[in-house]
Amino acid sequence: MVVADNPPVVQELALDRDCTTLSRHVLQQLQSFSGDAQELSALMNRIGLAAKLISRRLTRAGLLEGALGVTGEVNVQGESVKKMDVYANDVFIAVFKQSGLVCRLASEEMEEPYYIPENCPIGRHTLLYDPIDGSSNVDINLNVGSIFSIRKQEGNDEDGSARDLLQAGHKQIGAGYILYGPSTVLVYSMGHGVHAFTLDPSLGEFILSQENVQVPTHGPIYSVNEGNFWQWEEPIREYIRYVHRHEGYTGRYSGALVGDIHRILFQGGVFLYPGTVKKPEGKLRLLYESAPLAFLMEQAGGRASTGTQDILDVIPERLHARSPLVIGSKEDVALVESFIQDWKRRQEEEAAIAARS
Ligand code: AHM
Ligand code: MG
Repeated sequence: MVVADNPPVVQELALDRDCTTLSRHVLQQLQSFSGDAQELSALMNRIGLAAKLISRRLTRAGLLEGALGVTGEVNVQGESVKKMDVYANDVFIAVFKQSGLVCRLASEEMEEPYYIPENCPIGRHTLLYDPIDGSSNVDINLNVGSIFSIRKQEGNDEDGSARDLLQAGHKQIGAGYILYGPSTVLVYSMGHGVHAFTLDPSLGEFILSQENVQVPTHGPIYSVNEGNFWQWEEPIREYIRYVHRHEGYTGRYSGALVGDIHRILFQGGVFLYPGTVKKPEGKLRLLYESAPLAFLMEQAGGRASTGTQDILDVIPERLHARSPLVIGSKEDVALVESFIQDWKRRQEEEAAIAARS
């Protein structure tokens, strides 16, 4: 039997797709070869390199001496530090050293921003990142992620206080995440839609796998740690009771934000990490967890809220500030917000009645 070659047009399309690497895609998205566009393209390429290094270590972690387990230290968040957290944090630093691309890095694992003085005369961006998100999954070989956010550096920041980072999420010029799952997937946006790339190990390159991802306006999934049920305020409990009592909902929660958000981005639904009565600000950090994911979700046609305010409008008071997060399909985020609004209104009415009596 003679096997016909693919027709030339099909072949050309396949080749074109295989050559759509991260750096090329950024230039296509920005429709420019300006200095700025070249810089952002190079920056994404470096993030891709960090992702490959972290992915390589994760895939062999069980065989490597000293790759898994905790360091014995506690980070600025008061959480015990894993060896993979330290490795991944160092990878981002190493990748951006002498790149001329970013003057400053800020991460979940570092109390203060990390300056790369040799880059500062030309590097006009700051990269914020969570090197390993969901690190409780690392030692049991379940999915984890990295999250990143790109901001323009404003002012000369001579005192190193990084006050310019304490601005709303709308100031981000790009954001994304890397999901280390059965395959390694990088999802990013530079403000022109959301695009997914899959690491092809045979090429060692991230290749475009889905362009212009759109989140469904409603989806069946609710993703939340229900172990916190009795620590939440009443409206969150009411919402959970609502999904329990209505058909068409299914719960999914992996303990790693990136994986849970990835599912919702592609299949629709809502992820919640609400505050509790004792910790109203919740767990997730605004600048390098909630805000970049909010940027992506909005670019994909979804929404992200604290429950009462759009995440991208929140101005953090500190580099490591936390905020509650409700993120996903438009209709599902609105439903959670409606429970909170109703509860607040009822509380105000009761307070008014109590004040009159
Ligand atoms: P981490 O960045 O220290 O790993 O913490 C963030 C993680 C998220 O990935 C995940 O959604 C959440 O913490 C899980 O927290 P919990 O175990 O309280 O459900
Ligand atoms: Mg995290």
